Amino acid sequence: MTIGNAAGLCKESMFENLSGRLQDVFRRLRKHGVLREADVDEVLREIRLALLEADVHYKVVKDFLARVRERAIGAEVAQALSPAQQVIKIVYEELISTLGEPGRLELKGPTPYVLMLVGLQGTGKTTTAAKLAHHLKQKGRLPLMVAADTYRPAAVTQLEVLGRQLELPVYSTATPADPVTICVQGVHEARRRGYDTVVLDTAGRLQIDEEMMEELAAIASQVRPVETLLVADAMTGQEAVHIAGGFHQQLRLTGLILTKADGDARGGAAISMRAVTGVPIKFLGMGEKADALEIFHPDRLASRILGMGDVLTLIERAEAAFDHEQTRRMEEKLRQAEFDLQDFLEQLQQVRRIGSVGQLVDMLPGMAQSTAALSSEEAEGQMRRLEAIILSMTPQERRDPRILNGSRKRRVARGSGTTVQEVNALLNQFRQMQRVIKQLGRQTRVAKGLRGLFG
Ligand SMILES: Nc1nc2c(ncn2[C@@H]2O[C@H](COP(=O)(O)OP(=O)(O)OP(=O)(O)O)[C@@H](O)[C@H]2O)c(=O)[nH]1
Ligand SMILES: [Mg+2]
Repeated sequence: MTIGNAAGLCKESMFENLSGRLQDVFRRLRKHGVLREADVDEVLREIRLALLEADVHYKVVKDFLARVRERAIGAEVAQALSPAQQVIKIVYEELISTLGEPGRLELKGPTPYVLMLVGLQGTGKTTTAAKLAHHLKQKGRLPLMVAADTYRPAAVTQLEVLGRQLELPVYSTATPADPVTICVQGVHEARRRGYDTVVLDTAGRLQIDEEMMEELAAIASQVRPVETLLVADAMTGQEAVHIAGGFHQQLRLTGLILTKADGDARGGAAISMRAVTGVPIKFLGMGEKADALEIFHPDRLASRILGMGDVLTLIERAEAAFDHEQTRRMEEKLRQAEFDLQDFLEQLQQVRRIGSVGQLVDMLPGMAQSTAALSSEEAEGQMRRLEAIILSMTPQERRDPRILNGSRKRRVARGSGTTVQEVNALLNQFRQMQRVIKQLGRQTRVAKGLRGLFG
């Protein structure tokens, strides 16, 4: 779920360069009809460079490429995809698995749920506390923010100002108290006044130090947070990954919030963090405003990084439509030349489900040439008419089109809003297709069979 319209920003900033590089690689890849091992290796070399330049941790790059290579060379052959698309798909899937799971807060057990934000100085804890509380409120929760930074003079005021702007309650103490006490009292207050979620804004330090860690650990042991979230600055790149490791060791983090993802960081931190620390990224901070918090979606981020959202959706849809079992059954029928108009109709509908014919042309090996002459609207219009004609036939007519005499054809034409000539043309095409299928014999593939459609 995207909050506000922050989503679009990411592409223009954090992953811009990486995205551009990868798209170049894939563009060149598309020219290959067949992929040999050497081609794959060349592609992987370029992806490696692009990732390292984006400041992705070298070990993450290494593991990532090893997984991609193994799958690409092992070539799980997906019928609906071209070789280039197969590589893109593998890279996409492995990128998702590197990025981890979708960000989700674990809110379970007795209320109030305590969310503790920790992190170094200036990473965005206070801002994020407000964003998070705002997010929770939009989700119908009753959040209470607790100002537990007693070190920086203006820290409490900063949170209070944010609270007023967003109409969110803030708990703070009038008399000076230590952070542990403030947090304990804050949670107590929440329980008393019926707030179901508490967001703790803690103090930051310049670096990880013993004292800070002990204090945070003491807070955690008293208030038992359901989430201990590290707020890390994406702009600090590898350093953020390193810091996350340090915090995790001491506090057992449950999640990461990567802020300033709208800045010109190179994206390496976002890609490496989960893999290096094992801690999932839960949110991305995409700006200074209260609504600039985005729930982390590895799949969306991966497609943004690859800069090819459309291609990827298409790949998914093609695969879903070309259900393996169905394809196998259809192949069997084709081989035995039992392919009737009902099967023909199902094929048409499968094709329609994938999307426009224009897009489909790229997807099915062999179909590109035959439809090149048709614009995608023309091709789609033609498909729709063919479908309407078959839908106007009785099941018996679909099984055995030879029974279609003059009056039946007139009825079908009327029913489908076409003409008898068009019905005849379809029947001719279908007969040709059956002949082709017989000739193709054992090697017949559904995709080839479909080619007859446009022949
Ligand atoms: N562009 C951008 N700026 C952010 C983001 N998150 C926080 N900031 C800015 O970063 C600066 C520091 O934010 P704070 O929330 O005060 O950071 P903090 O971690 O609470 O700082 P200390 O309490 O001093 O440790 C502020 O100017 C914020 O507006 C973000 O996602 N994007
Ligand atoms: Mg702060």
